[in-house]
Amino acid sequence: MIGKRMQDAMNEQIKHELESAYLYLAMVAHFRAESLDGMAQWMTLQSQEEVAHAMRFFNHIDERDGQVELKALSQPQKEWASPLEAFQAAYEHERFITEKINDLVKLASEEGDHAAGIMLQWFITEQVEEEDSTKKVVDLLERIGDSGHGLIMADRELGTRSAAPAESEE
Ligand code: OFO
Repeated sequence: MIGKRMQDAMNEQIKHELESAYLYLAMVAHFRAESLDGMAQWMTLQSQEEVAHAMRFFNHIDERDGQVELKALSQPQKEWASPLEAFQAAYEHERFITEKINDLVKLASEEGDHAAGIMLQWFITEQVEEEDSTKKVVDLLERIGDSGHGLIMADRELGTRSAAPAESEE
């Protein structure tokens, strides 16, 4: 059975992951409105991954006879001044999520909760990938600067992203 402290912290993490999904969905709407369909597609997959992340915590609590509690989500930002600003916000958000995962790992260690510790290992690796993938787009958009042609090419490239195997299997 899961302990109360870990249960509460994981319920909080479900909220963080769903807020990630919500934020990226807001970016989908923004990019579609700007006719940047490739970036919208990239963010659609990102948003879907976040729901799958939330479900990993949801299932973990449930499987250990805990109580899942869904909390209210905060409203995400609606517009960004440029694609670069949006991806910078996504990168900053991923760094925030990494901190939250690290806090959960610390809690698992304090509580001697080995089941949570093992489950959280997947997220440690995932957060390295999440920070890397958003930072790479930030770097690309910084290089492109104000070039309209470069932006069209970047949009096309980002539209080729496919779902991560772990997520598409779920
Ligand atoms: Fe769930 O990894 Fe991004 O936020």
